[in-house]
Amino acid sequence: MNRTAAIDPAYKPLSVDTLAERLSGVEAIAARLGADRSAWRCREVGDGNLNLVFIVEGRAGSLVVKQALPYVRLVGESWPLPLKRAFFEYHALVRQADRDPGRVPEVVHFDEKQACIAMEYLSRHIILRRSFIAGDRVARLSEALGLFMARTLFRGSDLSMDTATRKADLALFAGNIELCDITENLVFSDPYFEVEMNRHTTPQLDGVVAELRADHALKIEAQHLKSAFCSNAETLLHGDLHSGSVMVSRDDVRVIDPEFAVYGPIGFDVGMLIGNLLMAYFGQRGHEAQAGERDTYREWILDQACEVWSVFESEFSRLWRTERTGILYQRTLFEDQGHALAAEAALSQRLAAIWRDTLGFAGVEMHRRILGLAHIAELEEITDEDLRAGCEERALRLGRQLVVNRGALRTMNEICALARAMETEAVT
Ligand code: SR1
Ligand code: MG
Repeated sequence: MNRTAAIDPAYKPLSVDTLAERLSGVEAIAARLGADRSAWRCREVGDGNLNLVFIVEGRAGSLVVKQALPYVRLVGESWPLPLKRAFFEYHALVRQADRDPGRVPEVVHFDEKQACIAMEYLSRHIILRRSFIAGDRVARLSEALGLFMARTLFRGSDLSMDTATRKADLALFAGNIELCDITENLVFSDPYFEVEMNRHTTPQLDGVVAELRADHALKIEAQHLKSAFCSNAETLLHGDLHSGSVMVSRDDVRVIDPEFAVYGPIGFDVGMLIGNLLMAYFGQRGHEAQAGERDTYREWILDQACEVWSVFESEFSRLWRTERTGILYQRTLFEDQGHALAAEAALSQRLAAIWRDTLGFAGVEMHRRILGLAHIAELEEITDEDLRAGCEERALRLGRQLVVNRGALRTMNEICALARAMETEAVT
């Protein structure tokens, strides 16, 4: 579905030549960069699918300026996309900063008409995907991401928020229709039948793609997951938490780009992230200069996937025990009645449901990044097509197991064992 939203006549895309002149009147920006605008240096660095992104450096400091375009940058003007996504991104950033302080870039200025957010420039950081391709370890990656997810997803839910605030928020983010629509189609439906914008490594993957598209159980489960995404408004999601939405330095991890923010199931963010870690694992063989060179690095990525879940689970449990102030499972109904053990049982049941969702969402994410429109650099940049197809096929097959068998898989260790078994089969 492509909607054409009315564009404010005052809206104008920024360019490296006009940015300084157009933003120099904004006090917060001038304060950050330095008042002498002639010294501002600006470059466009956007390589994502949707927006313009500029880095601006002045005498006093630097900023990133991100501006929405009225169309999907990856595809072009034939696919219009509302500018309002910048509004949702801004509101999501504000909430995430409050719920997990220090984990998202600081917002310096937001201009709704220009669909533009000026924020902290993370000059030492690179996109996590690049770090996976380079084979670099990131200190405390899983800890930072597990905590971020537990805190933002718990604190954005009816487990924590007061009901009036949450209902107003749910209504606000319900307006993010077109970005939701992208996820609904690109993640849950398009990979499973022939759609014009789909692509895959061909002819190497043609057989497995046909197999997956003829797999009734898989298609049904993907639609069950889509139904959960559309109707289970459990919490405010980041909505696009893949390794391109994480920036890392030697000692810091930040989460960026929540323009797909919407209320949805807790397992969606967790699953998307774990699916991306598993794809980074399978992609390693394609980045080895010598066979086996990345064996220990590959294991490190699997460790991250295990730890991200265990940090998420333990922080979510801590918040359940200490911050359950919303309308669900009230302390007045449990602990205050002497039923603390029942509250623990309810927690285990909720975590088990999130776990099942997580595996399913991880699986469909792995499929869409290999079969759909938006691919990932860890696989895409493997130039030897046979090698790439091998990595992709293993990811596709594990993705299928996660979606279809999610009720039977109990631990991250089981998932890691499956991933390892696929890697071992490939070399023997
Ligand atoms: C048309 S946008 C394609 C993808 O890029 C974004 O990062 C989201 O992941 C979206 O699904
Ligand atoms: Mg993005």
